[in-house]
Amino acid sequence: MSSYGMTIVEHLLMKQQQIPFATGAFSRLMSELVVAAKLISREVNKAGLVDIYGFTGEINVYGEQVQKLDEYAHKTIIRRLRHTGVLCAIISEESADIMEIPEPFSRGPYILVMDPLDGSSNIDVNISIGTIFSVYRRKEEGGPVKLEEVLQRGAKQVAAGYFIYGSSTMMVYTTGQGVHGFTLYPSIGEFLLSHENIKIPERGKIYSVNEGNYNYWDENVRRYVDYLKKPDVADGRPYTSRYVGSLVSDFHRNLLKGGIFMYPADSKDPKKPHGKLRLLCEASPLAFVVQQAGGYASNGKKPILDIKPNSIHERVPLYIGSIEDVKMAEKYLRGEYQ
Ligand code: P6P
Repeated sequence: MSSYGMTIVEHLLMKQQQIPFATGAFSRLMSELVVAAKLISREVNKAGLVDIYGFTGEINVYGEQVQKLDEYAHKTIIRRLRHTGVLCAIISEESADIMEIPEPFSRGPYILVMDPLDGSSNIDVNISIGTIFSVYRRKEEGGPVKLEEVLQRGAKQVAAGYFIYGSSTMMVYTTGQGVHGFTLYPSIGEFLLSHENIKIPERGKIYSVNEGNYNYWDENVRRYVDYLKKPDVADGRPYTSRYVGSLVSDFHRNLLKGGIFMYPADSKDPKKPHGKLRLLCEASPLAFVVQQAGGYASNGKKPILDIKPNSIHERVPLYIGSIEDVKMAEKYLRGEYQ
């Protein structure tokens, strides 16, 4: 029986019933995250009408200017989740270090990792942006959260997903039982199930990469992208190039239509020798989602989900999307095609 139109809370509770000894803590975490996303969606959709565009004047850990909406999203999620009693720490792209849940808030076993507002450089030009999230269970029973508890492989994620603030606001998430998409109906303030059990096509006809970095790439990366442009590689046509410059938008389109998103190592660029995207906050969550949808994510050599981070903000080359496309990219990067 289709569950089309089911609310996200009903869906979480239905999945919770399928997990023995589930305490409801995870469902509580996700429910509050949904409330935070509704608040962020409201602000994103009125940006431009009020003074929420522009910069705060601060510089984040990456040396990037902090957008007002970045900060709003970061603070909103923290404010909503710190009182749930199910988190012990939060990792945010907007914060250099681990943020432990402070007294007097009670703490729980989960660690939230997030990019509060990815693609924020697109806010002022009205391009879709998103929130990326990931949930891990801590290793220790209590006490201060150790860095080792945060630097876990993506395969250890309990849940992952994203909100995309575009023509409509959507939530896509997985807990390891498939990938499900919900669309926000502002008139009732609810996310309703609109894309049940999403599966990405095994091979696509779209590639997403910033070709402006072509001269920074290794020769094998260039060979792969040149291959995609040959006139007969996709039913007698070249692949179509689609690049929004907003990771969540590019990923979401490829998840539904098939294709590959790449942010290679700009090995000849001293600023981005390992590419631009972050392993913990961006690559691992989306790798979990795409794997659950039948796709694959790689750093060009090995599965993203197998990579143990060495630091919170470690960057990683990312090839993600339809499994046949990503596997082909790996073959090119191994030099199997000269
Ligand atoms: P470039 C946005 O700033 C972001 O972090 C991702 O959302 C996006 O995929 C990428 O950077 C775009 O980077 O170097 O192509 O502008």
